[in-house]
Amino acid sequence: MSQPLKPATYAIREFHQNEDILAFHAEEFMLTGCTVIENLWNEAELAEFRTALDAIYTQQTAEIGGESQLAVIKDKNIARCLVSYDEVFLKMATHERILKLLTRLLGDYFILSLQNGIINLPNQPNYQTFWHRDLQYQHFTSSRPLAINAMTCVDNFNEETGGTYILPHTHHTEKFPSDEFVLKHQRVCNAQAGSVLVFDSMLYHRAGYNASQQIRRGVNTMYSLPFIKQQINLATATEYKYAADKFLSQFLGYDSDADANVQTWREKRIKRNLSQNL
Ligand SMILES: O=C(O)CCC(=O)C(=O)O
Repeated sequence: MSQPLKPATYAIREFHQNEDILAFHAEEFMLTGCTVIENLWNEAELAEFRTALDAIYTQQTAEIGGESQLAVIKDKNIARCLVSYDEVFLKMATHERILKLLTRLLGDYFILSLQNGIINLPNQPNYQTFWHRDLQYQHFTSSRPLAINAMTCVDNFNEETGGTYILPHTHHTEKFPSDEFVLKHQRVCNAQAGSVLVFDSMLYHRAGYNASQQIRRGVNTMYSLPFIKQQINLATATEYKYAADKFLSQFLGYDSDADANVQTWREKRIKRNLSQNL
């Protein structure tokens, strides 16, 4: 990795050094709660994401009986569980660089927790523009991340279209900070389409207000340690179609769902033990 200008220091003996750019992203994530990976997707791939996302939203709106139904639960302009509708979103969720960073931060057993498409329409705030954590209603802190979000900027996130706002370090605080702190320390993450904002799911964040004339789409993919329940059961949503693939079946949570009864629990472990001892 090319060395940045060395900051002048005084009376310091120990320095953290990164062996590569991925290590820098991991360092930045651990210290602030957020890091941005730029240019992960090209224009052709982004065009594919846009078309697929819009089609899924149209399909899901029809499935539930129209937008008025979505309005009842304040779920307008959000498309859910994208991986089970179109494989381009599985490709998005399993980008090699993202998985490598997640392995550094979460270890080698994590699952896909949710994947939502956020369709941020011009001049129409929704509940995503309110501060929240993605592990909702939780007020404890953890020394290591429990879950991580990768927000793919499908369109440009900028001052006009509304970047994602974060409150740095707040994954390490229990309560939502004071109004004064929020106003002073909120930071907007603007990024070009194709970039990915990676942040701790406990970090307070919100969508920016879209004051432009264009739709601003993002896909929020959340990964978690396997003991955290998925928003939608991805084993049943994908009808176990990836069961033969060792990585995908673990990644989609086929192996981490609660077992139906004692016998199934034991049989699964016996089978696993026998295959490991072969
Ligand atoms: O669209 C954004 O910038 C943020 C979306 C968000 O807060 C979420 O999906 O949880």
